[in-house]
Amino acid sequence: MGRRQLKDYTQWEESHKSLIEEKLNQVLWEFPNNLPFSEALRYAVLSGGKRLRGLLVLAIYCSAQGIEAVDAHSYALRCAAVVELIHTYSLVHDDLPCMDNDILRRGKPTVHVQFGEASAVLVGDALQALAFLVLCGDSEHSRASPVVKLGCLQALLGGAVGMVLGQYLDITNQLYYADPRDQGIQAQLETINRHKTADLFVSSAQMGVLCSDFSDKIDLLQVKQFALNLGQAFQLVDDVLDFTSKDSVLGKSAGKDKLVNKLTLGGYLGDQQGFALADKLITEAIAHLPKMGTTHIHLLVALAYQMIQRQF
Ligand code: GRG
Repeated sequence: MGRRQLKDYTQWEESHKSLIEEKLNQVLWEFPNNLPFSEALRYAVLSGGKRLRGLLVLAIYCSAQGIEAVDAHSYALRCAAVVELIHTYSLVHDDLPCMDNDILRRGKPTVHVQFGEASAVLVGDALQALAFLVLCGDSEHSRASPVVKLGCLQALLGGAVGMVLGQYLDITNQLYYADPRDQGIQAQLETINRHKTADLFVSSAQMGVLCSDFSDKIDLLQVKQFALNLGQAFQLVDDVLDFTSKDSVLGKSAGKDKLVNKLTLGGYLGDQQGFALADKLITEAIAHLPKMGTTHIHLLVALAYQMIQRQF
């Protein structure tokens, strides 16, 4: 390669690497940046890296498009950020003690050294979901295709503002709920259950709607509320069964929450109040059904009762 070509490439690389950095910064600062693990997400992604995979996206794009440079609004730039998010997630997980057990990455302590092992696992999980959200989370594109909407929903509710957030709150709950006299404790435990369990019930129900030929006739908000109640009731019953049932029925270790001194909503309320609240949630869920705009409601009623009648 001639010196001229190398100089041209070096300049191209520099300017396009900056574009990738800007895009990643934009994603990491615009995405809800007040999550309890936002700092860890930014630490993982915005700590250097050669951005080779992102540059490959852009170089091939330029070559295919017959252009010298990518502009800041190009969809290819979004894709460059996506691949860097996935790549970073793989590095964060690969560095974990259960894998390569590395303590240094990009000249800094690895994410698990800096923020703890559980946070590093969840940072990786969150980055993977975020990558898919960035890939399909453009409102213009969401309008274009229901399939893109489905991808978006799943990436959102399964990721850093949904299930991953719930798990983060759940595993750090000793810190958050140290004082049992805390008046807000029930609401906080409900928030955990909502994110760690009910958010996936919401994405499931909304995906069911979007797959239907009659989705435009259905009230998504009512569906969301129905599914949220189901998810909350399901988790509450799960919490209660943990201390009222046994291994052979549950198919998993009973009494685990107490053993690890973990406060759950079911444990906080006790079995009677816990089952009563679960009943109430299901009654409320069923009240949403006639407003949803669907038919064959009996299926949904039966499914709803299953949440509270289950033995395992
Ligand atoms: C945990 C799902 C999962 C996958 C792990 C990434 C990975 C797979 C393992 C890391 C170790 C390794 C040898 C990966 C091969 C690719 C590689 C050399 C990654 C490092 O890529 P660079 O040098 O990293 O481009 P920067 O920091 O510059 O982005």
